[in-house]
Amino acid sequence: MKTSVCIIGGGPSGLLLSQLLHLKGINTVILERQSREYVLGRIRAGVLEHGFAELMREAQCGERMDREGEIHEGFFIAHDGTQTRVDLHKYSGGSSVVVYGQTELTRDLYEARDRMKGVVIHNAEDVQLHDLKSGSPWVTYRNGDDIVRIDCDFVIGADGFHGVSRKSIPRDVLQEHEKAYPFGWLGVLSRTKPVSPELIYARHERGFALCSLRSQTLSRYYIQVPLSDSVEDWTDDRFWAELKRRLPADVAARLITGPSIEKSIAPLRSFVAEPMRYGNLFLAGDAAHIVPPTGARGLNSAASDIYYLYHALMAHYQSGDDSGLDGYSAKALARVWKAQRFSWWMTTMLHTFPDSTSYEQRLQQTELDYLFSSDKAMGSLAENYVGLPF
Ligand code: RFL
Ligand code: PHB
Repeated sequence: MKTSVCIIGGGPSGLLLSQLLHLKGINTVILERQSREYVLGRIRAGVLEHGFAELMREAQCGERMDREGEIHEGFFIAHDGTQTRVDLHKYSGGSSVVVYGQTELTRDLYEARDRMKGVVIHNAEDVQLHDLKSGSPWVTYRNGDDIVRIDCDFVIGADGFHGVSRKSIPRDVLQEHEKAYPFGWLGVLSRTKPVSPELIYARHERGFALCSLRSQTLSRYYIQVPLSDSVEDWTDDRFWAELKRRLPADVAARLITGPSIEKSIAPLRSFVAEPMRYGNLFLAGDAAHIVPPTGARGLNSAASDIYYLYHALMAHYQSGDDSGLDGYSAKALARVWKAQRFSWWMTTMLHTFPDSTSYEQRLQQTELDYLFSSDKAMGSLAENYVGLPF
């Protein structure tokens, strides 16, 4: 098989790039390790920044997002038994975010790829990358007993944190920067009316909690849990009782509970691999960097990588201009590190750290006091949350 751009990974990053390139007449093949059902069964991000939404529209995949997604102009931070609103619209100079689930967005991208007869190969086992430093790299995967070879101009590693692409870069070339947090998030999806029309990020001595949503009939809640906990430790009743304890009394009193339809634990981690290019392999999204979900930056950071790669590949194929490809890693990383900083800051401000000293706890409290007393601090939070420019 031969294609121009071979994309490893059929998550949102890979699908979006494939769709954008297709619309410019550039051929791609996507290799995805899992079945489509499996990919669409994962419950992940819920908040999209304006730039991501624009990219979905450019990819001709924004119709359902614009119809069913909700525009949010603010969110709440609950603390000390009360809640304070962060007015994103006011403090970011008129911007907002879109609440639309990653699952739905991925479904829209798959449907668009099918409509345009894009090549997406599922259950591609044992993907391997070859001759990445040459002008004609190639990729192999196993289909039953057969090894299939794909020749291409470029390989895009959009295969998430556990993918094969980053691992194909020699150890002495790649630098990895990592911070693990001593807790995870237990997430529950339930077919209940959300407790609040806007998200609530709750700081509490028992641990962080988040009230989010997918629609006015589908709620998504998270609580901070120790890394040693497993999903089996948390019955629905125990989850709801703990969530209520961490919310202001009036919010807890309004909370409508119901059976969970999904429950999972995600460890919190910050990670960056650099450079994001090796020969003709380009890393994008979670394959190169991950953040704790507190600032809702993960998928949105993937979107800026895709934006830069899309424009760089377009310039290469349309006018032989390789400056975008040459500058990709540095440009992408500059924005990635800002998202890292913001996610680390939100996480540090809002979570309970098991071994923190009284000094650190007072600083954490002061961070919130300062935030709520300063328009400039609120402005900084808002401009990062709605997304820095691409
Ligand atoms: P993905 O989604 O992990 O997709 C990678 C795909 O590659 C496949 N793959 C392979 N394919 C072929 N060969 C191999 N060897 C392969 N290895 C892996 C995988 O099966 C998969 O289909 O990466 P991508 O596309 O870069 O997308 C990144 C986002 O998924 C991620 O950043 C976000 O979900 C993070 N995130 C959030 N981001 C936001 O911007 N806003 C949010 O509100 C938000 N909330 C969240 C989140 C992540 C969470 N979890 C579970 C980590 C909430 C949570 C709880
Ligand atoms: C979600 O709805 O899953 C969500 C929302 C905001 C975050 C993280 C996750 O910061």
